[in-house]
Formats: sequence, structure tokens, C-alpha cells
Amino acid sequence: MKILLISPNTLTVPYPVYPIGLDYVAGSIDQEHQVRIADLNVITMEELAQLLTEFSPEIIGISCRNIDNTEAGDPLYFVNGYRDLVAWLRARSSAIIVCGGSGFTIMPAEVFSALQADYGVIGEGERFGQLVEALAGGREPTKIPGVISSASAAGPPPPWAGKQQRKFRTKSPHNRFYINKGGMLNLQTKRGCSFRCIYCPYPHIEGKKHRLVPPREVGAIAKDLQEAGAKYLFITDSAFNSDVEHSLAVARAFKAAGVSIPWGGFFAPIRLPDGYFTVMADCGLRHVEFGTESLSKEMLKTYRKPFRIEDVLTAHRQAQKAGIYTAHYFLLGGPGESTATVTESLDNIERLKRAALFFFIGIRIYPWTTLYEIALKEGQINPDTNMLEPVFYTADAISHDAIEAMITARAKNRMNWIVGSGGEKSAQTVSKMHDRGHTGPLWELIAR
Ligand code: B12
Ligand code: SF4
Repeated sequence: MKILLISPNTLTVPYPVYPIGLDYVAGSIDQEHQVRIADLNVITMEELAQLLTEFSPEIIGISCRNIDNTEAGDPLYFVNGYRDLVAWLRARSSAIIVCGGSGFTIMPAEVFSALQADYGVIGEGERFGQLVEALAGGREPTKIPGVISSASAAGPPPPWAGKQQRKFRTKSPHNRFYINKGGMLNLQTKRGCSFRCIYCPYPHIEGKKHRLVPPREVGAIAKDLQEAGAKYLFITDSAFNSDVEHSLAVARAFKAAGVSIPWGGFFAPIRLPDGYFTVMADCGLRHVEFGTESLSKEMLKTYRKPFRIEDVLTAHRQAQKAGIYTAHYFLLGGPGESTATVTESLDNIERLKRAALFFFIGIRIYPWTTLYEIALKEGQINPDTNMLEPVFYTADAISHDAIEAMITARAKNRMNWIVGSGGEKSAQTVSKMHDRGHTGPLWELIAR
């Protein structure tokens, strides 16, 4: 069969991201079928129309990564764009349309009904290969776990236990785009997160247990990406170090495989063995993005973060001592947030020297999370509330504006204190630097 996979994600904040999910979806499809990838960061709608005419796909897969930008103060919503794309495709093609991706997996019924697709694949994209075989053989694909053909509110299927195969085409035009714009290609070293932070949908998207890719295999993929021209690797794991031993083994595997380009990813600021970041730096780690969320003792407990204030400060110091650039993400405005807890966080944040600090105010409520249950109990939402168009948790004791005012007053125009992801302005700065040949997320330019 002829299959077209589309990445419609053209968001440039904080920078355009390589659609790695489609590499796995493409890798799940048997070689007897023809597969093309259309990345809308790279091709225009006119070119897409031409591709539809020339290639005549029988199945079109759409990757729905982002539902919204999770920023209460500057909200963007992307599902209407996906809906319009489906309508546009229907007017030009009779292909079967299938949607999937992390955004889809968070709220499959709602996204499915908005898009009016033919099928949806909840969870891991490897099941797309099975869906193709079912359609090719005239069988009903909805027997495959996670595949839906109506807006049913199904949960994710059991984690995929079969082979995961990333299909990466060295010379494809979409690699070139990301290589020329910041040089960043993506890499996954495991799936799942075993922590239980109250607001987080990651364990729902990727699974609650870690599924580790053997370090040697990760090293070999990293080397392939380097040979394809990558100048930087972003590790897309929910938290790269949530399995400390595996993260160390992966870092060492990079070195053993001859990976010499820098890399970075999300880390949890948990208590780490002595010398952890020295080993990481020696193996090429350049940026750590810590999911710190709060530096108030009470709020860390409420969020069920797997670390304490001291652990954060220690992890930060250790990373900096090893010469690694650090960023911290904060999520203020959760249950029990008050002037006192925000003040405590800000006081402790002052102790994080030379870091890029990103403040997200108001927490996006996702179904399947403890925060959803709390918001229900408090009457902020009811079981019929449409959670797709973003709904944010509001703290009783302090408003969004009051928190923002406290951050702005404290920041005193320091450019490393950024509310949200920095918006268009910071994305444009990053883009200009990328055009000048700088690589990676570039937090070091603001973290002085
Ligand atoms: C790493 C990451 C980032 C990094 C990306 C760095 C980089 N170089 O890529 C950074 C920090 C930059 C980032 C930024 C943002 N992110 Co982000 N990010 C992630 C994270 C942790 C992993 C994404 C990833 O690459 N996974 C690995 C790949 C292999 O998985 P995947 O894409 O999901 O694909 C799999 C399946 O979904 C499926 N699949 C994918 N496509 C398709 C298509 C079809 C047809 C099928 C059948 C299946 C399928 O198959 C794949 C293999 O199983 C996810 C959370 C998570 N754990 O998923 C959030 C996540 C995707 N991000 C999210 C958001 C909102 C954002 C931002 C908008 C935040 C902001 N305001 O800045 C920006 C947007 C950036 C952009 N330009 O799009 C949300 C999206 C949900 C939502 N509310 O919309 C998520 C889910 C986190 C969350 N809050 O819940 N992000
Ligand atoms: S450690 Fe990070 S990815 Fe894991 S549940 Fe907590 S916030 Fe989510």
C-alpha cells in the first residue's frame, strides 16, 4: 500500500522540533509498502497537494503531537488546525485517514471527534504497522489494541512489547531542515516514567514502567545521527535520569560509539551518585533541563515530586561544577499555592546561579491525572467539562496575575527569568542564532 505520514507541527516556540515519532511509525511498516513523510515545517501546502496527486496515498497518518502550548498566559490551540488539515486532505484524496501521537493519546475521544478521522491509534505508533496489515488484508483494524474508529474514551492499550524500529533516512529533506536550523536531531533512550507527579500525563502517554533501549543500540543510533550531520542530540525521554544506571550506561555508550557531538535532555533533580555529572559531561552532555517545578517544601510534597529542595540545589551545583549548562522549569499555581509558597520558591530560586529559569503559571489539567481528580473535587471542573481546549488549575489563595507580578518584580529584568517558554520573541532570537550556525537549545546565552 502507499502510505503518507504527515507532521503538521509548525510551532516554532521555543524552536521547531524534529518529528521523531514518525520515524518509529515509519519503522513499523512492512517493507513491501511504500512510505513517504511530509513535514509541514519543510514543505508547503502546494507541495503537499502535488505530493497527493503524484503519490496517491491509500493511507494517510497524521501526527498530533501538540494539542495546545500549555501556557495559561499566552494560550495557543492546535486541534482546529488538524481538523482543517483533515478536511483539506479529504477534498483532495480518498485515502483512509489515521491519527495518532502524544496529544492524541492524552484525549483520544475528543481529538478523534474533532478531526473526523477514520481511525486513531492510541499510544505507541508501532501499532500503525499492524493497522496497515489489517487494512491490506481486508480485516477490521479495531481488533488491534488501541485502535479506535469512533470517539470512544478508551485508555491506552498495554505497552507495546514488540520490536521498536526507528526508520531514519540519512538524506531526507526533513533531516536537512533541522540540521540547518540548530543542528538538533532527536533520540529516545527509553519509554515510560515510573514517578507519579500529580499533574503529569507522561506516564499515561509512555507507560508507567521503564522500557529501556539497550545502551549499545542507543549509541549506534546516536552515531548514525551524527554521521547524518546532526550537530546536537536532544534526548526526548520524559526524564533521562529516572533510571540512573541506564542513563550512565547510555552516556558511556555514546562515547564508546564515537559520538562527539554535544547532547542534552530533561533530567529530574533527584539525589544522584557522586561524580554523576562529571561522567555525563565527559560523555558529551552539554545542557540539562531540570523539571524542578517548585522550590517550596510544601508544594514539592503536594506535586509528589521525587526530590527535596536540597536535592535540587545539589544536582544544580554538581551539573554546573561539571561545566554543564542548566535550565529549570517551574510550575506555579498548583493546589495550595499561596503568596508564602511562591515567596519560598523565589527565595530558593535565587540560589540557582547561572541557570535559564522558565516559569509556567497555572497547570494544564489532563484527564487521567491526580490533578484532574482534585479539580473535580474542588468543583473547578465537572465530569462533562471539555478538557481539550486547555483548562488550567487555579489556586484558591493566589491568582495567576499575582504570581506573575511576584516573578516579574523579583526578576528585575534579568533575562534568564522567563515567563512561559519565552514566546515568539525568544523563539526569534533562538532562530537567528541557529541561522548563524549556533547549535542546540542555546540556554547558555541567557543564563549568565
Ligand atoms: C521532549 C519534549 C519536548 C522538547 C522537544 C525537544 C526536541 N528537540 O524535540 C521541548 C522541551 C523543546 C518541548 C517543547 C514543547 N512541548 Co513538549 N514534549 C516533549 C516530550 C517529553 C517527548 C516528546 C517526544 O519526542 N517523544 C518521543 C517520540 C518518539 O514520541 P512521540 O512523538 O509521542 O511518538 C510516539 C507516539 O506518540 C506515536 N505517534 C507519533 N506520531 C504518530 C502518528 C501516527 C499516525 C500514529 C499512528 C502514531 C504516532 O508513535 C511514536 C512512537 O511510539 C513530550 C511528553 C511525552 N513524554 O510524550 C512533551 C509534549 C509532547 N510536549 C508538549 C508541549 C505542549 C510542548 C510545547 C508546546 C511547550 C511550550 N509551550 O514550549 C513545546 C512545543 C515545541 C514544538 N515546536 O512543537 C505536550 C503536548 C500535549 C499538549 N498539551 O499539547 C507534551 C505531551 C507534554 C505535556 N505537557 O503533556 N517538548
Ligand atoms: S518525573 Fe517528570 S515525567 Fe515523570 S511523572 Fe514526574 S513530571 Fe512526569
